[in-house]
Parts: sequence; C-alpha cells; structure tokens
Amino acid sequence: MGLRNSKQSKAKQVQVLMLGLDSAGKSTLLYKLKFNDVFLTSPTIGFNVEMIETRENVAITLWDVGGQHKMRSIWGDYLENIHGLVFVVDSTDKQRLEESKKELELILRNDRTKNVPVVVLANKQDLAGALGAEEITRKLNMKKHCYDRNWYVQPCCAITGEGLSEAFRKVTTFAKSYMKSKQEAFAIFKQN
Ligand code: G3D
Ligand code: MG
Repeated sequence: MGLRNSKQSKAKQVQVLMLGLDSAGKSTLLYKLKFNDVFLTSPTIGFNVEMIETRENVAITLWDVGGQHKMRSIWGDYLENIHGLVFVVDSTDKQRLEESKKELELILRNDRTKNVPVVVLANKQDLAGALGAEEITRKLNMKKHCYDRNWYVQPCCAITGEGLSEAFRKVTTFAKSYMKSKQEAFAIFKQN
C-alpha cells in the first residue's frame, strides 16, 4: 500500500476516508475529481480499497462498505486518525438508502470518528428520480447523527464532475478546522 513518489516525504496533512455502498459511484468520482492537482493514485490496492493523494496534501482512502461483515473489521482500522469522512450514496436507489443509513450510523457511532466532520455526496443527480440534498439529509437522519460535528450534504454527479470540487473544498475546510480543534485541545491538556 506504499506510495511510490518523490513527494511521499511531504507529510500528508489531511486524511480523508471515503465510504459508501458498492455501486454508489466512489471509483467513478475518484477519477473525476476536478482538482487538477491529483498527482498520484494507486488505484486498486485491494478489491475494495483505493487511495489517492492531492497536491494540497489531502490523502483520500476509499472503501466499499456494507454487506461484507467480514470486511468491517478491516476498514474499521482505517477510521483511526482521520480528519474527515466522505460518505457516498446513490441518490436514486431508495431501497439501499436505508442500508446506507445503517452503515453510516455504525461508522458515526464508532469512538474513532467522534467529532470527525462528514460530507455526504448525494451522487447520480443526473438520473431521473434522484433525491435532492434535503431528502437525503432526512433519509440518513443527519441532524440526529451529526449534532456533534460539522456536516454537509452535497448533491453531485460523478460522471460530469458536478458538485465534486465544492464537496472536497468543504471536506478540506472541515478537516482543517477539526485538526485545529484537536491541536488546541491537546495544548490545553499539556498545560494542565
Ligand atoms: P463504487 O466504486 O462505489 O462501487 P462505481 O461505484 O464508481 O463503480 O459506479 C457504479 C456504477 O454507477 C457505474 O456504472 C458508474 O458508471 C455509475 N455511476 C457512478 N456515478 C454516477 C453518476 O453520477 N451518474 C450516473 N448516471 N451513473 C454513475 P456501471 O454501469 O459501470 O456499473
Ligand atoms: Mg469502486
């Protein structure tokens, strides 16, 4: 899983974990990210985990979640030391939104994600019948599960790339503010 690049030594400052059910569109959007600054990808390092790193020092790891309970213990390890979570849903798949909600709830209840900011990508907005941000917010019960953290629901289309730069700008801003608050908390802890 090593990153082979001369810029590897440059510390990765922001660690973002992207999760979602299979077929939500994670791989598609990963390759469509309109940063212009993706300089390194190690596409498939396992059958359902991928990594990408941007010039802004944002390292993104992707996992398919759900279904395979055996895998949960493995991707659970990736929850350690992250600064942001991106959760991708297929906005047209009303049945699996219920499954998405359960998976997201499990992730957010994990101690390792306490206060970690979340951006939900309401993907596949180009398709007829896609639910909008408000409906996705309601279906995933965001207000209840995310009362203690920064969160945002961004409609997007991984195929055209619409909504992706906004989403990742939001993730980066949230993640940086999360890191800052952790550093401040640590400084206070050290003083006492
Ligand atoms: P995953 O990595 O989350 O498992 P993929 O999902 O990126 O493999 O996408 C699953 C399928 O959804 C793919 O279609 C992909 O083209 C499609 N898809 C992803 N994002 C969008 C989107 O925004 N709009 C539309 N219309 N389709 C999308 P296939 O046919 O290859 O299975
Ligand atoms: Mg994939």
